[in-house]
Amino acid sequence: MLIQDKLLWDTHAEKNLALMSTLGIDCISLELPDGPRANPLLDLSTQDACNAFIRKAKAQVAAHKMELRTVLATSGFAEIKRGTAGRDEKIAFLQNVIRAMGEAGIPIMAYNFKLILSKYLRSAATPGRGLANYISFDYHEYLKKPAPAENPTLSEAQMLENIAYFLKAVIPVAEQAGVRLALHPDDPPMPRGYPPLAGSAHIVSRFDDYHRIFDLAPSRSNGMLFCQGCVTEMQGADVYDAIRHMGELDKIVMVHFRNVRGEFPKFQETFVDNGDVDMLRAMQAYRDVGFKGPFSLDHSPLFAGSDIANQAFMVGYMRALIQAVYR
Ligand SMILES: [Mn+2]
Repeated sequence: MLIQDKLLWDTHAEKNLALMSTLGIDCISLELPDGPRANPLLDLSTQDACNAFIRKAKAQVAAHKMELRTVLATSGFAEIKRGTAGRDEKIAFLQNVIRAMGEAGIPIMAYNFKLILSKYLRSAATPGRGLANYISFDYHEYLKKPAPAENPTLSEAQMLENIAYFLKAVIPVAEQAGVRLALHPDDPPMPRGYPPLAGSAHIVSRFDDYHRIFDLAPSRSNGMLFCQGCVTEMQGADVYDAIRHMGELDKIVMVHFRNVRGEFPKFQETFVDNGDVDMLRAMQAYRDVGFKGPFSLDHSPLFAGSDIANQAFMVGYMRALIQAVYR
């Protein structure tokens, strides 16, 4: 079973790849720039350039005996979500990347359909175990100091129209390339009937929302990034049932394996071993539905030195559960 983590492709990439390989991480995800010319050092405006970029990244990871398995289109791409000028250029870029992934045998593209990063949709962190603080959301505290609203406001109907336009353009290309798209839930997930946070409607916030989105472009390539944290935070969702339900539909493309305490309107992102979710039971549910990974690291508590400490703690915890459950 595969454990995955994200690599920042910066000047420390080689050192970090060596460390990730040492910890026993199996596969790596690569974050895409927000458009073909978003990175001034990298012109990705042609199919050939995308092919070369993906091939090179794959070889760099393979040199450390790991696999490049996921491409993240999770930051930016606001034109696609808003349906504004420049949308078709961004979609064409993603189509080129998906074709390049197909050529290189990289099976997953992760994305989301929210305009505002979750870190802006938070209240103050909560003191946690020892030196750690837990990233937290308390709806009533958040409302006292909300993020600035998107302008113009995006309605649910507009967002749905925009995701339909996007899926109709990319899903056929993904099918052809053997790539699966994995849609991350809104963070925080907002129950029906609440006004949108920061002026952009939430269309991936309830578990049922996924069925509506799958129906827009029925395909095995139209799948879910099962963020266990966000699903647990959804009011009324039972996370173990949710794993079984989505797993039996073969819609779980990738998992964010993390734990939380509480649910909307108030939750904290805890350590993996002290949240509400029985992580052994969750792992057993993934096994029962035949999910093989990747299990990916995600948000972690905050403290000095947290990056490497959390990474090592999470990988060890996940590997132990995998060895206990998948046998
Ligand atoms: Mn997540």
